[in-house]
Amino acid sequence: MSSGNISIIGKPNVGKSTLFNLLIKRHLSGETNKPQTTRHKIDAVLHEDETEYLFVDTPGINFNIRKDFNRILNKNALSAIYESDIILHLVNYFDLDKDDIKVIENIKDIDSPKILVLNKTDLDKNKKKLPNILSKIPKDILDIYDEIIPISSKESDNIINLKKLIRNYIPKNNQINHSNIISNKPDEFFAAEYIREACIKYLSVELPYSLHVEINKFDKEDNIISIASTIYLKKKSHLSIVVGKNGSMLVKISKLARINSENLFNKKVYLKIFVKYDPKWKDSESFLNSYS
Ligand SMILES: Nc1nc2c(ncn2[C@@H]2O[C@H](COP(=O)(O)OP(=O)(O)OP(=O)(O)O)[C@@H](O)[C@H]2O)c(=O)[nH]1
Ligand SMILES: [Mg+2]
Repeated sequence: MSSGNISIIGKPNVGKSTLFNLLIKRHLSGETNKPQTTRHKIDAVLHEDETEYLFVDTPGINFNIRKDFNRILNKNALSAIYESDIILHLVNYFDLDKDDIKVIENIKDIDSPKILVLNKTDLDKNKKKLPNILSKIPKDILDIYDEIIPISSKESDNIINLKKLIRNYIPKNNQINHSNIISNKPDEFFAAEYIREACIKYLSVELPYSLHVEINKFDKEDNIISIASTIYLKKKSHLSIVVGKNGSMLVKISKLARINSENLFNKKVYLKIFVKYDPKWKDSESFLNSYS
């Protein structure tokens, strides 16, 4: 038996959560086309081929905007690196820019094996750009990686080979550390994340960054889970947007979050969402550090 931690890191929006969900074959982490969707480290366990994989999805590392919010997201992401047996550094296959280089600066001196994963190759319609791009990456950068692999998370392309590569580097330690669990995060965490993901999907760009979700009640019975939750908003004017005309937006958010919760918990879910204006909420450390 082999067992190891594999962290997926990279700048925002390169597809870390999409790859994470694909590798663990579940929708655990929010995937959207907006950056900074992931705020916490999210782990998930997969047992396959005599191997225990503990995959860790992380927030996008962003050193550009010097706000407390980014500092905490970066802290959550970078802390994963030090705990991992293998680091997957995800980049867009078509360009390695200064933001990727900053991530490289943070991992280059770490001993764990590193795999550079060039994602979104489906965008290379005629399959000609990749060799060209690889030849342009400076040698001293390529040298920090033990492996380099192109993939498309969207089209599940080359994922089997990526898994084989990962498996080669997983320590053989005859240990099982996480039997019978999906994740070390509590069920409530995922229920809240599904609500936040639906908000990011359906609401305009800025709004989801100024809200947070709390679970007030999570009652698990034999056939049904009853969840009560609150979306807290920083601005009063956001209340009517989140609720929508005759409550229509809240119904949409609630429906998507409920379906994702039902799939994860494998039970019927009754989900009640309240919306509240909370002027005290800012990009506060306490809530960002919750579940971290
Ligand atoms: N074309 C294409 N799009 C992809 C691929 N993988 C992910 N995406 C898209 O890229 C966007 C970002 O995906 P996420 O998985 O949320 O990215 P992330 O790196 O987790 O983002 P943050 O959590 O915000 O740092 C989404 O719109 C995905 O659908 C891919 O292989 N090909
Ligand atoms: Mg993400």
